[in-house]
Amino acid sequence: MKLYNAPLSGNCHKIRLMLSILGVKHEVVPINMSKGEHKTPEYLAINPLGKVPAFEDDGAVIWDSQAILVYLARKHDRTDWFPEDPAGMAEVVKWLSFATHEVWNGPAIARAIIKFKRPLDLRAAQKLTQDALGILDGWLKTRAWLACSRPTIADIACYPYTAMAWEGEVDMTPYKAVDAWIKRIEALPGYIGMPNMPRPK
Ligand SMILES: N[C@@H](CCC(=O)N[C@@H](CS)C(=O)NCC(=O)O)C(=O)O
Repeated sequence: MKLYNAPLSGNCHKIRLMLSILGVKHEVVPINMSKGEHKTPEYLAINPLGKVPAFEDDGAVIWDSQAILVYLARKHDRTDWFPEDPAGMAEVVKWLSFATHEVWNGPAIARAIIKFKRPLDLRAAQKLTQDALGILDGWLKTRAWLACSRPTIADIACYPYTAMAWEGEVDMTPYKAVDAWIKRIEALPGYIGMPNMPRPK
């Protein structure tokens, strides 16, 4: 198993975290994005989007962090992390979709603007961050986990950019249920962080 990885990418962190929780041995291939290594012809042959993460295993090439999470759970027969029953599966996929739209366009983009100087609209991304945090907070007020009353790949997919929303200069103090959920994820056996995650005290 090979993970094409950039250390400050929250999308890559989802995969590093899942691999660590599952205790799966793998090789990490570093992709230096500041040197444009994600746009070389060799890398584009692996992921035509020119983005990280990408993943290779047994001849399968998978890109998109959500797709890789699904693959890892299935490959290791972890129906606890990605259920097989239609209702449970749909509940998880709903949050995978939320991760790629609401969480990406809000906290991930706001962070990228501040941290990596992306020339995008900070105010708009911060508003979308507040919207996403508000939705998560409302949902998590009466639930410990996003789906199926247990930790699943839905939580892993939504966690990194939600936990780092403050890096996009959004005040996270109103979102108490989100904060409690972040702490539950950070207490999972096998949890690993990355720079600024967990949030320094
Ligand atoms: N939906 C993809 C998004 C991947 C993505 O946008 N990765 C960023 C780093 S976090 C990237 O490689 N950006 C480079 C670019 O857009 O050129 C996933 O979840 O893996």
